Amino acid sequence: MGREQLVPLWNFFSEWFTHEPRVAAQPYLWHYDGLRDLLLESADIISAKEAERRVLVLENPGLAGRHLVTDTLYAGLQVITPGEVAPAHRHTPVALRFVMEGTGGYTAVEGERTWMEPGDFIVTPSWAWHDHGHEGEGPFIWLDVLDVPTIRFLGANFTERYPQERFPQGPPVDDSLHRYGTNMRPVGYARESLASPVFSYPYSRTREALERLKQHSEWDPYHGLKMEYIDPTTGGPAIPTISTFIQLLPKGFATETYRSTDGGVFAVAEGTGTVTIGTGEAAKQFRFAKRDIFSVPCWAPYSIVADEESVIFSASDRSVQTKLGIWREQR
Ligand code: 1HN
Repeated sequence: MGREQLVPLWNFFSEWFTHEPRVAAQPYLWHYDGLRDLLLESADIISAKEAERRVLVLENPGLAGRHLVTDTLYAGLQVITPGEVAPAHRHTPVALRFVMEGTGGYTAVEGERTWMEPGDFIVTPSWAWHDHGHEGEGPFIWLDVLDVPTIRFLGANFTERYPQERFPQGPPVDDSLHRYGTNMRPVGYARESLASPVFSYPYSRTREALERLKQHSEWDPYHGLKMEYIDPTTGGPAIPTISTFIQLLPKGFATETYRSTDGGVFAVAEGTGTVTIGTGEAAKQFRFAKRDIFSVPCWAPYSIVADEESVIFSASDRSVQTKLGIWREQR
């Protein structure tokens, strides 16, 4: 059989077809405080230009050497210092940013800038030219999440560098937010790509919505008050391959244990508390504080207790799974 490039299925059938998903990722939490010092140290050692992207990658302990935060997502923390530019390039994987700290940083998508503020959620669509810069003071730091594993798995990973440092200036600052992000769209609007034409979801707006809604919301026992970022022109996910969420848990709220086939990466925008991830002996409990990041493996049960009112961003491959009709949850 070996000489004929054949393998008997019965030797590995039960390994592949398990009762429940077998997942390599492990529950893990990165404390921002420890990580921030290393990020700043990296800024002394290598420039943003030299590095192309100066990122410390969040590598899940169950995925050593694979550079991934969950089985299906890449995540890293990126820092730029005043005056630096992360040069323009484009790639088929989609990137999202969740801003951690700093003022005066911007990202430009096809030459359109948006100034980034802590808590902002920013989308860089597939194959869109993008560069980042920093015209303020102090370090500017954000979380990147990309769908690289999915795109590589599909054999469709392409990257191109722009010949200049910056892509030429495009529409005015936040043009797309005003054009598409206020419950209106241009008359005769025809969709050009699968990505949301809005690429900045400012925290000021998100936070105000949560603040209003918490006054009289029915709390989901598993999620508190959880909202999904959408493409306003379709009502679908803001990114075709990554679902993104923001949730508020009031002080003292303890979620019921929940699991779903998407797992994901979670970033704490505000608050402190405890998250428990996994079952039985493999269960791990982590204290979390503002800006900490944790990884929930697919199908791993988790629950969150908020000691203070907490706001948590999360990203997962749920939108891929729902398109394929395979997404499951267990409440
Ligand atoms: C990328 O383009 C960025 O644009 C960040 O900031 C991280 C990781 C892998 C591939 C491309 C960015 C990335 C990346």
